[in-house]
Amino acid sequence: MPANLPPQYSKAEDEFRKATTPADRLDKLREMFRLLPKHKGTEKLQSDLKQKISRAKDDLEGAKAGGKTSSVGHKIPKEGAGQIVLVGAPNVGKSAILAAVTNAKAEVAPYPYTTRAPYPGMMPWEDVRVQLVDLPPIDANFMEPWVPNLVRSADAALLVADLGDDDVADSVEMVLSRLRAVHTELVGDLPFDVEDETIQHVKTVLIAAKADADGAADRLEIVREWFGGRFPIVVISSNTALGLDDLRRSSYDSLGIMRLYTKVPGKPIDRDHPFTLPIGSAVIDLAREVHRELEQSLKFAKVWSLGAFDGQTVKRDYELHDGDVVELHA
Ligand SMILES: Nc1nc2c(ncn2[C@@H]2O[C@H](COP(=O)(O)OP(=O)(O)O)[C@@H](O)[C@H]2O)c(=O)[nH]1
Ligand SMILES: [Mg+2]
Repeated sequence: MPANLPPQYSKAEDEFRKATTPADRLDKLREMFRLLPKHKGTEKLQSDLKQKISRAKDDLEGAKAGGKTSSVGHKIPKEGAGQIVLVGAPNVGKSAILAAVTNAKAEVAPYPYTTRAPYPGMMPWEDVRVQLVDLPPIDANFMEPWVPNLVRSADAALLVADLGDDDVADSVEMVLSRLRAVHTELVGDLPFDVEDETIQHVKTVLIAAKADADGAADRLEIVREWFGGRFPIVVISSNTALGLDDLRRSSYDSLGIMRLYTKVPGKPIDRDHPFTLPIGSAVIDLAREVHRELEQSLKFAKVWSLGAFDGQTVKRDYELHDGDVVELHA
């Protein structure tokens, strides 16, 4: 959680924790959203809150209907540093991407609708692992009704465009508009200020896939022209492994997180298990992540930064950076 949230926000959060009815929880979440300063440092929090609001609404409706609503068991529990969904039209190469960069053995086939259930895999990148989830295709005529929810609850999306397809631009626009129709907006950059909580913006990288296909270079020109202003574009081929390193790095970057390494005083750094927190998080946020009780008891920290700090003492609200080594003193 970013530092410097207004005290009213913390108060609303306390009240939210104490809320006992679905209506009350929804109320307090909306209050928190209203009080949350909207800027780059709170992007992750804004999107988390919107998800909570959307779930609280479901709970409320479920409670009203006198039982559980139709939440079909398609949710994939998050694992690793973040969850990224693979989104696209049929046959664009989504499952091939999953198979190329994760341990999962997704079924790749030259005909559409091979993927009918969400299918997760873990993608290693440097010292973290990112969860990729292959989704069934989005088509002009059909989309599994639970797909938008999985897109909305993901931390980011990879929007796959097929460079082997003459209609690649139309096909990508179709996917975007199908999702837009259900209040789900795929965007290259999250907006700074979102007042309409019904629209879920999902940070997205456009993956121009099958770069090895005949005519791919010409189609890439079209894709760049059409979408270059809206999304970062990564060109790949699952067949030749072109661009897969870029895909891994861009996926990690799209999560808006940083890696932090903790150190126990007098002991070596734990380089194997970085904590990941939203960019903009402070020492106190890391302390909370390490151990709930540290939030109260933390007195100060020492920070080693790349090319900057060398064991310098910092306060609880000091903002951390990717790669920082932090020694927490209670
Ligand atoms: N030339 C080429 N074909 C690919 C590539 N990736 C996937 N394909 C082919 O495209 C078709 C659909 O792939 P698949 O991953 O199942 O697409 P999905 O429906 O989006 O999951 C299959 O015939 C794949 O062999 C690639 O990088 N290059
Ligand atoms: Mg598939």
